[in-house]
Amino acid sequence: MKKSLAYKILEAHLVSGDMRPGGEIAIRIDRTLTQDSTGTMAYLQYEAMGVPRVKTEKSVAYIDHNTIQSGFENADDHKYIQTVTAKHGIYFSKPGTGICHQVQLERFGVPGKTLLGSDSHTPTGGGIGMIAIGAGGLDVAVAMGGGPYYLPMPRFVNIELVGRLRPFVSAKDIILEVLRRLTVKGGIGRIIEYSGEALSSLTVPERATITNMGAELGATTSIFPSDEMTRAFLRAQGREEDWQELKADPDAEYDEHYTIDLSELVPLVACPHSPDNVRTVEEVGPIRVDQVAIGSCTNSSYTDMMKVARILKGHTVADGVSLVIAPGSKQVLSMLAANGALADMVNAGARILESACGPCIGMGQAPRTNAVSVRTFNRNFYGRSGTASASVYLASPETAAVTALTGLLTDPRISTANIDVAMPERFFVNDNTILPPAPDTDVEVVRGPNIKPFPINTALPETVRGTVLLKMEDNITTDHIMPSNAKLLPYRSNIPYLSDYCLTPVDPGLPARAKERHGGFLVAGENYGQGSSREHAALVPLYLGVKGVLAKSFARIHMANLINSGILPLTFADPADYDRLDRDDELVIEDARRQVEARGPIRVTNTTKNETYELKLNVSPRLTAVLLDGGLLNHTAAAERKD
Ligand code: MIC
Ligand code: SF4
Repeated sequence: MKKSLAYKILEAHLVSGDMRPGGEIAIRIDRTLTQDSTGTMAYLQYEAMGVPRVKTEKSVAYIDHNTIQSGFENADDHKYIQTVTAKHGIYFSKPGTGICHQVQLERFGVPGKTLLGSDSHTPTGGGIGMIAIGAGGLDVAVAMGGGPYYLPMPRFVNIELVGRLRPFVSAKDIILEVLRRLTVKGGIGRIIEYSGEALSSLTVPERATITNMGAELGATTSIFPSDEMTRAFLRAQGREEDWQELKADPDAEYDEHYTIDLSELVPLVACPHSPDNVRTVEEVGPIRVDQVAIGSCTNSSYTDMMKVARILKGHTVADGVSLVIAPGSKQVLSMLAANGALADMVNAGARILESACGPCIGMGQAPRTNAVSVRTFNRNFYGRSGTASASVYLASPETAAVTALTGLLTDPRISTANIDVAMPERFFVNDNTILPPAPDTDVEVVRGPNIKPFPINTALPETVRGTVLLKMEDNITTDHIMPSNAKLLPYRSNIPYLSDYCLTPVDPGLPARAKERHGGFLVAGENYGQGSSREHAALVPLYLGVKGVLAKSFARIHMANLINSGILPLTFADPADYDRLDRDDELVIEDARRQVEARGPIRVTNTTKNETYELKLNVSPRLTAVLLDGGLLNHTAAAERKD
């Protein structure tokens, strides 16, 4: 068999399982990453496992999401993460070092390695030839403890890139084109592998923009080969010894194949409220823009920032526009400061933010009521900006910068700036804010009052009963299930507090109803739980007593998080049954343990309507056991008792 690159890396890391479609495989994880807003939970779970030092080659904890420190909660979380990581053998990237995916690429990415990260955009690492996968914090904790990562054997999709991008059309436009074609569901259960003659003109940061937004396709991950471009990037980072050539076999077999001619692409935007709602800038037309935000793990590299600076240089941001720019890392920011580009941005009227996620996760810069905001980010889900009535458009740095100057959504090809910026021969390398772990476990872990215990389920009962608490449509995101913004992010270690906000963007009455009824079921359409890897989107429903979610289909990471929490993820065998269900219907699963164990259809009775539906539980025997035990932590404890 002629193998794809992704197949070869998975095979080299295979611990167990059958590498045929439909099977479940377990792979060895070389490296992990966490960020602060999922990290506290991951490290609490790691501590619960009782492994003194991590068993991975290198694990890194980043502080980049919640850096505003509007109260003690946030600083408490940072201190906890700094001390718990020092104790257990994990590197700690201090706030200010940069966005996890950008810094990981610059300082830690190694072709051919596996990376598991508690953030859905971990696949950014595919830009440097890694198999980099996003997962819930508990899965990352298990990997740090030396356990394998289990995943359904993916299908392999090849996207061949030919031709060359025309001026002012960039990597962001490539991935927006992929999203336009494949949609936010098109990557589910798939690894997207890029190839083609155009690769010789795409640098690692450009490739990383593309693999980053593979998360928005729902893909397991995306990957580029490791070639001379990869070598040049690693050399410029002072890490050429980490390079090796990696590529697919000639004529490798793929399940699907697409070709994109880069020379035919034009500037694109994703319109509200979905990253796949893609149109050309020209089609959308010159709509008035209130805010432009440049940065995020998608578009905050040195070359992206330099292009923006060149466009802004000598001009002034339009009167009606607030332009904010967050360079992706300390490395990028210090280089912009040294070569004068930062001054060009500031003089044009840009507001410079620290190197962190910032407005991408609603940490500040919420737009005004009914605003139009153009962002270089990767998600424009409803409400994510912090302003429910805002319309967020996702665009390239070139489109964003030109738009900031005109005040209207503008095709950047009108600009006369010279944006021919080469990747530097040498990046500034200074790892002084990445702290190595302590030599041993003799470290006191500091736990402030914001660190609360996390909920743990109980074993699956014989009868599962409850009402339908809420019926939802397709593509419900984790930003709906567990919103994140400047007010809520400080409480990521405090599930009881967060529970009052669960699903409130869909129905503000849901938390009170769930509490009054001691839980129940949720009903949803396709792709339920797309977006973030946040386990909070499962832990908070668990805290509210949610026993199962009945959906037409699930997003990968969220489904894994539900199972890890012991919540049944059930899919309709007949999607028409979705239409028969209504809010407040009473549902009963009799003989639930036996039904789950048998792994056949699960019969759910609607006692309000006197109907019975068949639902599927598409999980492996291993995950069936996890569900029976009431989640992964209980399951691990039960397995240890048996040993
Ligand atoms: C996001 O982009 O939604 C986040 C915030 O980075 C999340 C992680 C989180 O919710 O903490 C993600 O992508 O996994
Ligand atoms: Fe941070 Fe936004 Fe990237 Fe998530 S998508 S890691 S919030 S920059």
